[in-house]
Amino acid sequence: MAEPELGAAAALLTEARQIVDAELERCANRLAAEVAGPLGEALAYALRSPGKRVRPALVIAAYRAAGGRSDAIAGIATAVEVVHTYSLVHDDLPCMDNDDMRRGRPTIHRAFDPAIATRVGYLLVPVAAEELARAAERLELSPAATGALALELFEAGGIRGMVGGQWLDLEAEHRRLSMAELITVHRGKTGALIRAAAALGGIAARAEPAVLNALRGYGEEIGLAFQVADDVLDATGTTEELGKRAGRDVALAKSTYVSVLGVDAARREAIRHQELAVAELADVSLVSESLVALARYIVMRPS
Ligand code: GRG
Repeated sequence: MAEPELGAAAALLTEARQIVDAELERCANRLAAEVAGPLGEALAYALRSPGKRVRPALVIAAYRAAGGRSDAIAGIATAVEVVHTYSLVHDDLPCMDNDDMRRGRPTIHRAFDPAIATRVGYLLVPVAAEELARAAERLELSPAATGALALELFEAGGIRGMVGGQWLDLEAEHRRLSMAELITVHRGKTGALIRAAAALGGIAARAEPAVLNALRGYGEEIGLAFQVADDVLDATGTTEELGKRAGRDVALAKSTYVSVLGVDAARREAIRHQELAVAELADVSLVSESLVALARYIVMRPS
């Protein structure tokens, strides 16, 4: 992490972690009190899991880049992290990727059981919606802007985004995908939520349409860069470094950027998307060291 941009990204991720983890802790305590027994404990366990908080950092950086200044952006960043968290819970289930380790800890169905993990996944969907609605109120957004926030997040989390991408990904196991098919899978499965994170920051800051489109374009490119880097890490990292089992793509016979392009060309592809992302910002003269730093971090990250 010698590059100055990576230092700036690390500082932003630390800030995002502090801000969002406090909100997640509040949610975890509320749910553990409201939902009796192991299900309440599992909900709290899921919300307390230590991720990198890349998506919250993107929300916050995009919000500030578009001129936003309120602390209430924390609630929007939390809503995105909750969507990401429940997607990981379901992704790890035995009927999906069947993973036993995530974020350095046993997955929810391992720590509890698959029925509880399934419930945790869908019970967190309305938690994300509540967080978003409360934050929109605190940000004093208009009904139209609040609707736009909800549409951006839940469209990205739905069949036209994450759920649709996951579905295609599962269908594609044991089949060799073309580059075009691979991009379609990952634009939905991973890219849509990352794109939404950048756009949500813009909507919350009442960005003008050109700036909002640039943030979406930036998010689209780093969303793809994120997945290319993820494929490279799965092929080259260790289980200890990643906090999740390495080498799962080969074990599940998945087509990835690495299986289609090889490691070196995949790394170059990630950098190409990083550069396209930064160019989207430059096109509308949007100056944000944080967004540039996060784009760099996404391709250079160690886990
Ligand atoms: C429960 C309604 C509902 C939907 C779930 C399972 C599913 C639908 C979608 C899977 C989406 C998914 C898990 C995509 C992978 C994205 C990815 C590369 C995750 C890793 O993100 P990091 O590295 O993880 O940011 P941390 O742990 O740091 O947050």
